[in-house]
Amino acid sequence: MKQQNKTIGIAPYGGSAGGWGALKAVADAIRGQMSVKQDVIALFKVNQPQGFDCPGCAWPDPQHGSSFEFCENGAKAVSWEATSKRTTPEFFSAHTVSELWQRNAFELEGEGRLTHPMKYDAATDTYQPIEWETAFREIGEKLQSYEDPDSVEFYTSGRASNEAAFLWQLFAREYGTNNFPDCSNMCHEPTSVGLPQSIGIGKGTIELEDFDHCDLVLCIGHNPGTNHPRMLGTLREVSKRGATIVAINPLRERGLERFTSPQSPVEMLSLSSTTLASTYYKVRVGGDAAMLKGVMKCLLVMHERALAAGEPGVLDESFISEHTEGFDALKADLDATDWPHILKVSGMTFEEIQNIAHLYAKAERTIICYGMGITQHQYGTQNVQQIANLLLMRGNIGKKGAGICPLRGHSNVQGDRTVGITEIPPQSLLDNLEKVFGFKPPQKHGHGAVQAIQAIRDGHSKALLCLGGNLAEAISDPQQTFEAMRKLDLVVHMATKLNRSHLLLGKHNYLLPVLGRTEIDRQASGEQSVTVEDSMSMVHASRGSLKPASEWLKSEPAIVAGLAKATLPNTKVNWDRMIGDYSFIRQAIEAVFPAFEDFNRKILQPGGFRLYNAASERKWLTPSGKAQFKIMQGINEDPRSLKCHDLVLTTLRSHDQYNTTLYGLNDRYRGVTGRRDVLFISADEAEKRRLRVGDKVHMVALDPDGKQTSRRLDNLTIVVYDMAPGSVAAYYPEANVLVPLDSFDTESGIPAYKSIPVALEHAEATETSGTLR
Ligand SMILES: Nc1nc2c(c(=O)[nH]1)N[C@H]1C(S)=C(S)[C@@H](COP(=O)(O)OP(=O)(O)OC[C@H]3O[C@@H](n4cnc5c(=O)[nH]c(N)nc54)[C@H](O)[C@@H]3O)O[C@H]1N2
Ligand SMILES: Nc1nc2c(c(=O)[nH]1)N[C@H]1C(S)=C(S)[C@@H](COP(=O)(O)OP(=O)(O)OC[C@H]3O[C@@H](n4cnc5c(=O)[nH]c(N)nc54)[C@H](O)[C@@H]3O)O[C@H]1N2
Ligand SMILES: [Mo]
Repeated sequence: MKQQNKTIGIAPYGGSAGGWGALKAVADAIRGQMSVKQDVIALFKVNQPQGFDCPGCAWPDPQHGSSFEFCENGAKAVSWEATSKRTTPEFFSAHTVSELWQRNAFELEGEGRLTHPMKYDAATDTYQPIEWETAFREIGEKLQSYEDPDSVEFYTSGRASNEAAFLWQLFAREYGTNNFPDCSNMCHEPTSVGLPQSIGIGKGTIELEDFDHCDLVLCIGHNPGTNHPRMLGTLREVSKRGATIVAINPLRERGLERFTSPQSPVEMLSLSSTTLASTYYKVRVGGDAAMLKGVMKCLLVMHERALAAGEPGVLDESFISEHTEGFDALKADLDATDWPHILKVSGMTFEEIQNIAHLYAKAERTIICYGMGITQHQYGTQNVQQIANLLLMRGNIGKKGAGICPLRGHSNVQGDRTVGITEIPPQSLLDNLEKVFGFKPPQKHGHGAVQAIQAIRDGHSKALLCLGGNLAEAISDPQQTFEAMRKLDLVVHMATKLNRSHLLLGKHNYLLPVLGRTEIDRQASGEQSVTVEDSMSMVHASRGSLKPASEWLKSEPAIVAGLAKATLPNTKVNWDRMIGDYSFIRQAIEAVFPAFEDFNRKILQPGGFRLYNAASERKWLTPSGKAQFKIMQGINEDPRSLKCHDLVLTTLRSHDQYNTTLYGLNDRYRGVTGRRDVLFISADEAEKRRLRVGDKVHMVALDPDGKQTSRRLDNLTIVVYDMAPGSVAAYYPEANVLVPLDSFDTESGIPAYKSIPVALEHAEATETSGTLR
């Protein structure tokens, strides 16, 4: 009999992912946010050849997809942007910033779209409207007044189009800095840094069609049911074809287990579903490198045994010798890694690890997909490289139906990198900018996200300009970050909606409202398209079709150009020409990045075009021309805290959230309703600590020696969940108070959001006497 759970807002979710629950959730979101006429037009144009790119995620569209691909969270992202609610100058007049500070994220963004350019007025403690030209002039004068261009930070969030991002880096580099903190620094930086060392390119190597040919998909550390829902349709096809899907995740995620396709009337009407992951392994938080090394160890043994028995080996020896270097060093590293240590850190049994190795050895063609569960660790870069090692061992890169598939976050985070948003620019980029535009770009490397906050905190950086996003809430350590932000001389935000970063005031503060993806962008030559690049290197056009939320909005490219012209009186760039017609921006992108050859013509093709990806053709753009097996020292992903691995916290997205944007307070597939103040823990770990569902705990972060720190998150309600031992999970961004600014991967700079050693304290109050499940 199903156990009852009396605690408010916590009950196991019985259904599959997708299905009628998803349709209802969309209907609720739309009812609250959009007028009916607009929603129909908007939703049916998402990810269509002639429509706009969904701002929800970076999963690619089927090449010949002519029918609307249903996606609950895409629909939520669109309705959130296309809302009829407005955050007007009257609203700002009526509410002081101190008063707004008291509101939560849901309430702030819930006010709707920003409508006017605003400037903060300290006398009244309110944002007041300002003319665009005045704002540009004042910001330009401020930027001109700084002696050192490196004291200015140019942040980018991954929704910015290629066109906006290209102009942004052009502006910053002509101004004189490579300070480009961006959301990628908090997301897939270990991919951008780790994979070039391994396979010569910092991107995934597969195309969507590869899923039609693979025998095995390993899904490690990502939650597609919530974060890449359209991927479930692909996994469903893989499963129906009889190929194997293995999920490796500390939490049992419903979206990876079962899925009812809203595209399939049969499944919807019969309430049946497709089983996705045939096998689900619960790895301990931070235990992936141990698990991966264990799997590779098993492969070595299997290979030797097969050869000894006169059978073909399981390693692709000819691939290894022809295409790679470093295999002997990898072997030595694996030999030196002992099993008890692997089992302890991974939290898995030998049989489980061996089973993965068997499935992998049996599969002719394997795709490994991974997300934040792999990257957001102190050894995130090495983690990514262990995945590459595993694939290289069996020649699973550059072969049909096989390859590496990092699931990118924001819908154009990959494209922003491609068109130059990087604090460590390759020399070729700087040289080409000089050739094309005739100014000398700065050569010195700039700041990533954590370095930017440190520079602001230490008084080295004076100004922060943000092309979207919510940096202050997204980055680790709000204690240090919020205080740092208040020291700034100049703060400029370009945004669609109000968030906490906009309320962290420096001396001079501007809030500039932008057009969203869904809206018509009209410039001198008529309506404009922009372009984006998805997780699989496909570049395509996006054109909004809705009436702008307010007549005062400007497009991101137009605002960047306005700022640039006001800041750089002797600019070498013809900003007006590019803004008048974005095809001139694309011509400039093509001139700087030869991979975009024939850019304007190629985006006219339905589905766009794929950027050249050398590794998918087994061309390795590494210094030696070979793919590299990379060694990770040890197996601990949080090496600074070896002593305190009793309980490790990971931070997650709920189903009703887009990063720091909260659409609602439910996490449907994990069975949490109307609240976010919860802590997920396994039955065993709960029992050990005499905790039951509904009990309240305080969570305290531990330092590298295992001692308690002053970082704590109080009064969390216990949810007993089917998850790995030694692990607990709580929601991001609330849990960022537990992540110190200096806890990051030294190679890529990514904050270790997903391996935080913690201890729990019993709190006095218990909500109800819930039943342990
Ligand atoms: N609806 C919606 N869509 C989104 C986003 C959103 O917030 N909402 N965000 C976008 C962005 S920017 C990004 S980067 C992606 C994020 O997409 P994901 O990578 O799926 O993001 P997360 O929710 O952070 O967590 C991923 C999964 O990692 C698991 N995990 C946690 N720690 C570990 C670990 O140590 N090892 C392993 N193996 N697994 C672990 C968690 O249980 C969870 O299932 O989604 C994008 N799409
Ligand atoms: N603890 C913990 N922290 C994390 C993570 C985690 O898993 N755990 N994940 C990290 C990851 S992967 C990421 S990517 C970052 C996210 O970091 P960011 O990208 O900085 O944050 P978002 O929450 O996506 O930004 C939301 C804001 O973007 C603005 N916006 C929305 N659409 C547009 C647009 O079209 N144009 C402009 N100009 N503005 C727009 C709105 O004002 C909205 O409030 O957070 C990171 N932080
Ligand atoms: Mo992300």
